[in-house]
Amino acid sequence: MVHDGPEPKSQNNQHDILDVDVRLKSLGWNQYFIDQVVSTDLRETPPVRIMQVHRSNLHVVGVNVDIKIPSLYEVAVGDWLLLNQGDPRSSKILKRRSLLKRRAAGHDRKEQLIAANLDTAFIVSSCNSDFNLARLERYIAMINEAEITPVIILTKFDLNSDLTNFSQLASKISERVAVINVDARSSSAKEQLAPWCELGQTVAFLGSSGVGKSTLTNTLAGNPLINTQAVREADDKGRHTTTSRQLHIIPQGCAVIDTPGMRELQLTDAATGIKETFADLHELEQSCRFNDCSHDHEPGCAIQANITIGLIDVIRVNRWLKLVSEDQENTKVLAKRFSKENATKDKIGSGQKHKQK
Ligand SMILES: Nc1nc2c(ncn2[C@@H]2O[C@H](COP(=O)(O)OP(=O)(O)O)[C@@H](O)[C@H]2O)c(=O)[nH]1
Ligand SMILES: [Mg+2]
Ligand SMILES: [Zn+2]
Repeated sequence: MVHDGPEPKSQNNQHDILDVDVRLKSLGWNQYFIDQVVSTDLRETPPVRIMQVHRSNLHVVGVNVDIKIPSLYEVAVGDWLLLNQGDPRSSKILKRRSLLKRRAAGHDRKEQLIAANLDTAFIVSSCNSDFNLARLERYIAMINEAEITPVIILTKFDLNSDLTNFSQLASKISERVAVINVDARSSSAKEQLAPWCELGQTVAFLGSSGVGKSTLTNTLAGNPLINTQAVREADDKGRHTTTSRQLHIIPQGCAVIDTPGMRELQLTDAATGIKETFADLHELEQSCRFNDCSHDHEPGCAIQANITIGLIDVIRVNRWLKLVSEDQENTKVLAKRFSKENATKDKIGSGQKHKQK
């Protein structure tokens, strides 16, 4: 065969660009991040995503990049960085589309970052003694606050004959939250989750340990990526097989974050999320006579009036009020600590200025 000249190069280049596009997209790269960079950035400092946060380093992956770099301050799994290859510590963290955080367990009230840039958060609960409406509502409020789509997944319904009951209870939490029932081990679970797991999407599994989060991640991946372990029969509790949050890219090009079980879930700065989760009650309280009605003893309280005539459930109202006051309390404590820390920083700052003189 005789060649008339060099092969048309543009086609090849186009292929490369397409390929790079698809590979980046399957890591979760989208217009929101593209808008934050200029094309020269992309060549000099390629975008990489944080797959796992270790104590002293970060595992980051991009197109033709799969490395560990030294830790950066205040980053979470799912964050996008513009990787400074010469000096990874000065890599730029791109602005987040969403950030899921909670008040850390224990006495330390510090905020803990759970995951960044999620589109959907699957709240996993099994149809056994793990099922807890108040906890589901907490998760939903936290997820709504972060402007992430919450979806409830009920697992182990294959072990339970009374599924309808669990499913109905979960469906009543909010009409805006989808509820799906799965056998996490079966490949049909993959089809059921498919609408939220398209190319370019980022999803996470949240919930107590032993409910099937790692099993679902494996089912989506189509092969066992992660260890899972049977729960203790006596109390249906899991054994914390998964010890850190990790992002996996599954074949259909969706980023999936498996998380370890959370023992305690406290809300902070979640007022909007709580309002959305209890939208009907929030709307109703607009009709209370007093703006700051505590819905307890005040005259003209619309919430109390509706409880009396049986239109709303007093137990649900109490769960709502508990979340509202817990959120206010935690938000106040964090704000106080934050201003104290800033005051200390200011002092240090002015001290240094003095020294420089
Ligand atoms: N029968 C049944 N077992 C399940 C289901 N989902 C998870 N399991 C089992 O429950 C145990 C704990 O699952 P795992 O994925 O490790 O839970 P995780 O702690 O939430 O990650 C494993 O033995 C799974 O095989 C389910 O839908 N049906
Ligand atoms: Mg697990
Ligand atoms: Zn009221």
